[in-house]
Amino acid sequence: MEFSPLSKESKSLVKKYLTKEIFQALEPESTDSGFTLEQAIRSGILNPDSSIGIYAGDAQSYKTFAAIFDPIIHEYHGISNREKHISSLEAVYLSTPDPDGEYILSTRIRIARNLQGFCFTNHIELEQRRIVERMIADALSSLKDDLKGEYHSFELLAQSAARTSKEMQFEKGDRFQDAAGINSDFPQCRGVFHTPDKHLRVWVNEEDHMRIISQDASSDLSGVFNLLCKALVVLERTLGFEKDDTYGYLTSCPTNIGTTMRAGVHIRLEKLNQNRTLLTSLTKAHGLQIRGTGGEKTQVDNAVFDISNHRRLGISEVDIIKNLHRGLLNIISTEKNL
Ligand code: CIR
Repeated sequence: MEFSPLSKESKSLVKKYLTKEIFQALEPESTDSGFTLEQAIRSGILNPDSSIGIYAGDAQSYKTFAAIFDPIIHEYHGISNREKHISSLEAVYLSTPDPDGEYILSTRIRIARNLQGFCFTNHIELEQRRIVERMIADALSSLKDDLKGEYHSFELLAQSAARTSKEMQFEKGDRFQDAAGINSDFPQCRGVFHTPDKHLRVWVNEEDHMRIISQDASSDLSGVFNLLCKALVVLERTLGFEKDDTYGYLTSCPTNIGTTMRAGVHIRLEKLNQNRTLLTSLTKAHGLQIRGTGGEKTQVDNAVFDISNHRRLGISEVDIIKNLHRGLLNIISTEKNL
């Protein structure tokens, strides 16, 4: 590959940090599973509007290609040194930020996990993907009580009359994920697990081996978080996860490493919708991020915003929830006073 693989218009972090020296040093390298720099930055090359533009194909990518991953991770997560990552998945008890349900429509927390020793979903072969799916489905079948649910493989769903609603399933990944290789062999070895009340769901072999999602149509942050922690403790005991001392849990996209957690709400803010500058400054001040109603890279419909934590590394899971809680109290009181 020639140097300057990224187009001039690209504003991605990979464009910013991939100097000629780093490119020449990393270009001949590959991880034990054969993942190369060219594969890592393919999504950024094919999508000049990428904001990051790089994916890891396996845990080792973060070490082999550290010269490019490190500065991107430092800038995105706002960290400057390699401190030990400390996880805290313990129950929290917080007040509900919107007790009358006037603003918050739902609360959703998701965590990503990848099984130790397997390539990530952008670089995995079909047989390995199948093994990952089976291991996860087996582990999920051991969940009990309010965590008990059923795994629905997309391949079986396609053959039979749907046993789980379309809204529970995930779609093929977007063009960024597609260029990275995440959609290979879709829908094979993909599926969703969910409890009958749909409060807990697990996506298998989407952007990571597992996306574990806890959700409720309320503003009960603690309840949603505590259910997720309960499931994670059981799953971690059964399945080993890729984890690094400083980068925490490892994911295919470097924006998700660390806690891997996105905790957020769907919130209707009619007044702040008319004052986006104020909303942006409020969210920034609390380390929060605004996304469109349908999630990443989507529009805001009917003044419904998706507000969630920006940082996932250099902060614990419990602190993410506490920051979100504090931020929502502030946003809601501002909306009320406008
Ligand atoms: C990009 O580089 O824009 C895509 N690969 C998605 C990056 C992850 N999402 C994000 O920063 N919010």
